[in-house]
Amino acid sequence: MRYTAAHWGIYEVAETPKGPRLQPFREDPDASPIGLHQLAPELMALRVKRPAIRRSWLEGGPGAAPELRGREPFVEVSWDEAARLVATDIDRVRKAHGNAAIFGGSYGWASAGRFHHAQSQIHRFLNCTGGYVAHRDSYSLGAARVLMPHIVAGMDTLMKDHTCWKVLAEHCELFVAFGGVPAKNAQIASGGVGRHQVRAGLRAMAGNGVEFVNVSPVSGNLETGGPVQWIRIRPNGDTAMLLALAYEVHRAGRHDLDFLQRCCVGWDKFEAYLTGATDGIAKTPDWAAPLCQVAPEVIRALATKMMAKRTMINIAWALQRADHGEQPFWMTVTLAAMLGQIGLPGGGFGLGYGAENTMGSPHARLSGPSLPQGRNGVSKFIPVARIADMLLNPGAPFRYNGGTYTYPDIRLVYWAGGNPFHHHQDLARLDMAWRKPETIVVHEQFWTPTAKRADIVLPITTALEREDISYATLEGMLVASRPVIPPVGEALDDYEAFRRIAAVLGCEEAFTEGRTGEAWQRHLYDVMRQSWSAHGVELPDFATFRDRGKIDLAAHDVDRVMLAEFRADPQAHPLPTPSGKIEIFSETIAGFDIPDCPGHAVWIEPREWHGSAGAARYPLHLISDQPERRLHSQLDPSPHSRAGKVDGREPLIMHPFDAAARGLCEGEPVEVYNDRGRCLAGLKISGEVIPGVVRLSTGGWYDFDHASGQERHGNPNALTADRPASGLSQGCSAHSCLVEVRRPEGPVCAPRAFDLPTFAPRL
Ligand SMILES: Nc1nc2c(c(=O)[nH]1)N[C@H]1C(S)=C(S)[C@@H](COP(=O)(O)OP(=O)(O)OC[C@H]3O[C@@H](n4cnc5c(=O)[nH]c(N)nc54)[C@H](O)[C@@H]3O)O[C@H]1N2
Ligand SMILES: Nc1nc2c(c(=O)[nH]1)N[C@H]1C(S)=C(S)[C@@H](COP(=O)(O)OP(=O)(O)OC[C@H]3O[C@@H](n4cnc5c(=O)[nH]c(N)nc54)[C@H](O)[C@@H]3O)O[C@H]1N2
Ligand SMILES: [Mo]
Repeated sequence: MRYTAAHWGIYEVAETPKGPRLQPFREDPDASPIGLHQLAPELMALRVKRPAIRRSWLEGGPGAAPELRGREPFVEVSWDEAARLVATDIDRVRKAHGNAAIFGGSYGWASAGRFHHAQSQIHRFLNCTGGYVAHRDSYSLGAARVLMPHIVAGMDTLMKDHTCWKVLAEHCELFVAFGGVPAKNAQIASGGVGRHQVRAGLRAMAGNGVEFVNVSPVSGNLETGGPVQWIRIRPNGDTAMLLALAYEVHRAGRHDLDFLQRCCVGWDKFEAYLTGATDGIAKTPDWAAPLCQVAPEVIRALATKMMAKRTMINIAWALQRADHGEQPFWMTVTLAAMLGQIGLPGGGFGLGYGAENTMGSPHARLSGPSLPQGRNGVSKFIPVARIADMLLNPGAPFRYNGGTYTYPDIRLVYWAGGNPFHHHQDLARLDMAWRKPETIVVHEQFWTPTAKRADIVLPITTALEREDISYATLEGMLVASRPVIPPVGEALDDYEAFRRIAAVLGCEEAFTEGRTGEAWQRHLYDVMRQSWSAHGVELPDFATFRDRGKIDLAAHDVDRVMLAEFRADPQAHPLPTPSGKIEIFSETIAGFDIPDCPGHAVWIEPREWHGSAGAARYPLHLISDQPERRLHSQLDPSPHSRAGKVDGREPLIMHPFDAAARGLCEGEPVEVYNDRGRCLAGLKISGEVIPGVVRLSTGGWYDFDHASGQERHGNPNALTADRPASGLSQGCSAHSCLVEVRRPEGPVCAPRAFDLPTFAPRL
């Protein structure tokens, strides 16, 4: 059997008289439909087929007419010429300004597959040229990645330690989910899903009588096949509710002092805050109710249940992608510590069950192969979501994780494997910042909004055109991903593109170490084979692996319980925190003296939410969650993604009360707006969101119309704020955003997101 693997799963390749066809992987009980359409003509039509240079850049050189990025024709050139232009410009910039003038942070998910991992490729390449400005952390977990190592352990460690579904089904009695456990999100896993397990995991729990509570402004994100209590919470109010639950546990004297003393530090300082001894405000349910809009008696009843049952508290990643996003995560850990069930089967906390397929997996923690990236000669970096700040404010200081740093002065931006004009907030601001660099190089498969805004676009193959080793830790399946179709147009893989540019720069040998792509895969496989053997997992040789197509690691599954060893003996198994224990109060963070992130979990009002002054003009809280029908912006032009649109625009979900108050009807085009931007969407009216909340998922290709100043396709990042979650993390805070919705005035423009750019002949 031949397979091709993607973040959304494994697909079988069937040969038909009409050519190859993708089918669901038959061993996957819940295969995702997202990937079935990867060969669709609608996608092929949008491929970048030849190297292309923006006309002014080609004619006027680096820095020519940057305001025309995204608005003028491209000129197609040969690969030789394109490689020479890229190499010459890297050389110009590094000689004139140093390598710290090159931004290679290049965030993004690119394709699954370990060798053709675009981030590893670009970082290895740029390191061979002398280095680049890198990024830290992710959009996914900006606040949590910085916070968690101070208080429990790094996110990568914790994600791999989640209690598995089987143990939850056997031991958990009450599962309280802040932000649900969205099965739509569990369609994917970074690196590639083996078998989808979240829906079955939840069903097995429900079958065993586990009680579910979903604390969320939306209802559709926790499907168990059984009853779910839905507690309608005001977005961004979760920390207040968590504090009130903690208050009730404390008031009842049911906080586990033995656990708090044996396994945690700083309980007394937090206790003084909880009771109001430090600030005069007791964090009672009556205090919390106006903030989170959950009735005091509902909070009290939930607290009573939590004290009586084996309770798992789960928090969705979205909650930390918000203003002061550290706080709900810290408070979840604090409340779970008070209940004293951390490290017991079925109890404690979960950080994002459902955010990806991975959490709750029983599979082995073995790491997969990875391309060595070499040494970066540049030490400057940015927290990933500060890209527009960096471009707009060279030399300005910023704070991050207790340190103070300065933004570099970027002349060249090099992107491979990401779509900043999908992922960043306040895209109009990014568009302004995007004028600053003299040169922008993008490796892309498709004419995405970012590719359209580049100076040099190099055409890259998709996973369907490549051989690769596919594997994600905890997914339990090692896959030989095989080519399904020949390369489209003149597309090359990132490795070959970088090799050609390295050859012009005189660093080809350093980049390739004399290996072809295939030789690298063989080499990486052999290194992995040796390392797994040391862990008792024997792999066949590379040729046999490729022949078999996949290797199932299910025989190495374990019944994992998060932090069980630590709980049993915190001295013998200390955490990697300064105290070796869970830090309910962190001396380190307190010592940073950051006003918006003190030494323990606190309630700090978000700058933009229902409770703020801006709500008078913009009364609707916008939730820009992850899209059900694609991975971010990937495959948005596919028939599966298009089928979810309303007249070619992204659906905006609104409560019937809010629609009636505005006289809006199902299916009509609406304008969503605030002071940052305006975008069109197609209205869907549904009680699945609470009044005062609208939901517009991410990933509709950004389609800004310069003539009307309007985004035409429904991309929520036309509206979100580019504001750091806190001075600790500088994380993305997309989920703190207010908008208003109205019927557009005058004729509405048709979306043009899927138009190709224009091309001009060479003069
Ligand atoms: N408002 C709002 N914004 C958000 C979020 C939110 O919740 N709300 N979520 C954020 C989160 S969590 C994330 S992770 C980001 C995601 O942001 P991104 O990861 O940037 O989004 P993708 O659409 O996955 O972009 C990947 C790009 O890589 C290209 N690509 C795929 N394979 C290859 C390859 O092999 N080589 C090359 N050169 N290119 C390739 C694809 O065509 C695609 O354009 O978005 C963030 N943005
Ligand atoms: N199909 C699909 N799956 C994906 C992705 C994708 O693009 N498509 N992206 C993947 C990536 S990169 C990531 S990082 C993860 C992200 O995983 P998450 O961050 O968990 O995903 P979201 O869908 O943004 O939000 C999860 C839920 O939180 C709710 N929520 C939002 N704000 C609040 C709030 O203030 N309070 C409460 N209580 N709930 C709130 C939302 O309504 C939503 O149902 O998803 C991954 N899975
Ligand atoms: Mo993410």
